[in-house]
Amino acid sequence: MARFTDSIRIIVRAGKGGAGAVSFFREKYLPKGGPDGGDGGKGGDVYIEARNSYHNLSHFFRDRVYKAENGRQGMGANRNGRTGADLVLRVPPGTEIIDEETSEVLFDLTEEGEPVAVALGGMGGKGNAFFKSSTNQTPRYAQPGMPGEERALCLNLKLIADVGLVGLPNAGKSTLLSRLTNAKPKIADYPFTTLIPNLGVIQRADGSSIRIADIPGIIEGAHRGLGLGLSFLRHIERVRAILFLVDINDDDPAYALRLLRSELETYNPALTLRPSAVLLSKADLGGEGVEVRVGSLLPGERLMPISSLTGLNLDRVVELIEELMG
Ligand SMILES: Nc1nc2c(ncn2[C@@H]2O[C@H](COP(=O)(O)OP(=O)(O)OP(=O)(O)O)[C@@H](O)[C@H]2O)c(=O)[nH]1
Ligand SMILES: [Mg+2]
Repeated sequence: MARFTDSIRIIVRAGKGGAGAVSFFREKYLPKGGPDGGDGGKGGDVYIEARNSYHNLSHFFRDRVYKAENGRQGMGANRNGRTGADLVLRVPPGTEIIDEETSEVLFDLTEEGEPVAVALGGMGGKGNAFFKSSTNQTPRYAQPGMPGEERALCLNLKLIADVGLVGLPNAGKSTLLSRLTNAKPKIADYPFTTLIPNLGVIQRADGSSIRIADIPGIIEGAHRGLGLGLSFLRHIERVRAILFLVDINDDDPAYALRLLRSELETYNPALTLRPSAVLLSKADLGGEGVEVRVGSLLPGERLMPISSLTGLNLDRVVELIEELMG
């Protein structure tokens, strides 16, 4: 299985400033050369930038220190040390950068854009030439460079999707995603096929697109860590609409729906306020009168029977999504 990391701790360390130089100008016929020690270079900064070509955080190593280059030392003949090179780390859009010490969200990089600075390089030290004055013509000291900033960061990816598919294991979420979008998620006739979130995109005629997130199945007690837990729900935290998938042949669809909603609520109550509808999946397997039966069991719900096998109502699902997104 492809590695998919959506949360990781790293350390970023900016470069140390280079030391200033202590040096004196010397030439054969000039007995008294003046101080000519140059300044040290500034240490490099560490930046983070969101790039659409990245889809997860698997390219980072847990707890690794990511360092920008140190500034170089100053030299004689008033030559300043070179500035240390910056380090630019890349993350997918949707990555939150959290300062581990304060738990503060430093940045929320929701879209591709300018790099943000997460650790600033130390200033270079002044060389002894800088300290020359009328009272001290031959300063024999220079400043050391300043240390670069260092901090521990938690990178937290929350996929950017417009719609989230939520259902019990085996409800047919991934199959639906594969029918509606370009995504090719793993599909199988057993629960917990989906272990990592999948993102699919519907391209619309007007050039815009709808991003759909398919997440692992939720079971009762997921909030207590049962099944695959609920931490993957962060990937639908930002969706504008939710489609619940309930197997049309489920013995107790009302219970299934209540369970899904209550697990969402436990994770983040705001999720229950998002516009939503219920897709009754696998309608091709439903026997005579199944729609009427389910309809009576789920009064007041917005229901749509679908089949990813026969294609029943799949075009209407897209219309429904557009309507829910408003
Ligand atoms: N007959 C029929 N079978 C379906 C339909 N949709 C999905 N299935 C089957 O149901 C099984 C589960 O489908 P998945 O798409 O993997 O279900 P899921 O909800 O993503 O499951 P998890 O990832 O485990 O939560 C597979 O064997 C699918 O082929 C449908 O519309 N009709
Ligand atoms: Mg799945």
